[in-house]
Amino acid sequence: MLLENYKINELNQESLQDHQRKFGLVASSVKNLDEVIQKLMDFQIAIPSWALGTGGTRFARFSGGGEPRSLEEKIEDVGLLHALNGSSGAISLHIPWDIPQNPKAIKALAAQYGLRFDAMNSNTFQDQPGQQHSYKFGSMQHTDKAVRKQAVEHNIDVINYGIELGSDSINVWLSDGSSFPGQLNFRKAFQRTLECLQEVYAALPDNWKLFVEYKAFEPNFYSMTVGDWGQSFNYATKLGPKAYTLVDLGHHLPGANIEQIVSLLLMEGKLGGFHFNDSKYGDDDLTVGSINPYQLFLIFNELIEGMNARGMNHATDLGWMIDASHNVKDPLEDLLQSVEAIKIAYAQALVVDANALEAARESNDVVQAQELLQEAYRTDVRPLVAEARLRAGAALQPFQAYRNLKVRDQLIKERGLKTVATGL
Ligand SMILES: [Mn+2]
Repeated sequence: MLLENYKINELNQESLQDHQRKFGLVASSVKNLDEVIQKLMDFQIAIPSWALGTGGTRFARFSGGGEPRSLEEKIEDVGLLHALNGSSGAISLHIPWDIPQNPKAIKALAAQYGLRFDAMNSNTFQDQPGQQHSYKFGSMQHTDKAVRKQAVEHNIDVINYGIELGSDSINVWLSDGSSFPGQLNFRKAFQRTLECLQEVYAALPDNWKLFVEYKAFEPNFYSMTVGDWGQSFNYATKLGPKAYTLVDLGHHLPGANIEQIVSLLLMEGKLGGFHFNDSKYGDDDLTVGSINPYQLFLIFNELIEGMNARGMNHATDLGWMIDASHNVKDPLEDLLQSVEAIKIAYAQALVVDANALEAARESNDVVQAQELLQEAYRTDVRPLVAEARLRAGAALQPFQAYRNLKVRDQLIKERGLKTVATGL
């Protein structure tokens, strides 16, 4: 699939005029308009390689066809998304699913699409063909030192692949834990895991970060050895300054106050990155903003407050990634929706009157504080996001452009209906 075949930013005069009218309406109410648009243009969200194919549930997988068959085709797909929305300028790879046979060529291909390599992801949650030891009872927590050694070596391999591609971070998500009371000595599991992470940490280049991702449950249903932000924070603190907590929105118990977690991690300088998705019950794969967009806005409000307090660059100082799986939607359409939802929440948080909010808080004016937040949330910021896209040379309406161009039909023609299991 060649991007040149698509006239992505071809503008329909009527849509453009409609956009200009709507943009004019919201623009007059936004302070520092150009700064807000620039921030929106700079904000890039990494697409995970495993979200480009059709995912499945525990019960079945229904392929939509045209899925990427190789790392090269995954990069092409992200390149197309980035051309459409101007905000998907990075890809997050997973080893061993995305082992680059020729890293130089892969790096060059990504650069051609304006993409960089975000965090590398290791995998010790499943056994690979030819692997010597099984992860059935965990990896870094395992009672057998040989299993733990294998897990450490795999993570170091992942770092080495990342170095070749120009990545600068590794995300470690462990499925380790226990499914039944009595199965595991929690203290030993923690200590073994920490020792393994210390070995991985020691292999990090100076400019690299290590993210410790937590998850409340699944695949283990009694305990997870990195089960919540407190445990992740504990590992990250003991590891050292290059280790951070990664927050995956779907990895909390229902009702968790994620925005408060984000605020405290930022305060401690230990928030490293994000996996965006949405969740209603216990899932972690739904389209960003599809269930609870207000929560997403509140999270961004804390992110901006905390990052500004620490003088951080919104676009570059944290890792922004999507982590989702699509079993009934076209993955590329879903990813366009997810990136749009993230940009909208970010834009809403950028238009919060932060000084007035802080004044309301300091004077305990609860009603005014809530009004200020909801005023921003209820502002239709979509024209601001669209304007940022236009200025970046991307499509005014990415989703409509994707459908008008009949991209999926084209991909099916090129790649066939063959199903490719690329991830979770
Ligand atoms: Mn995740």
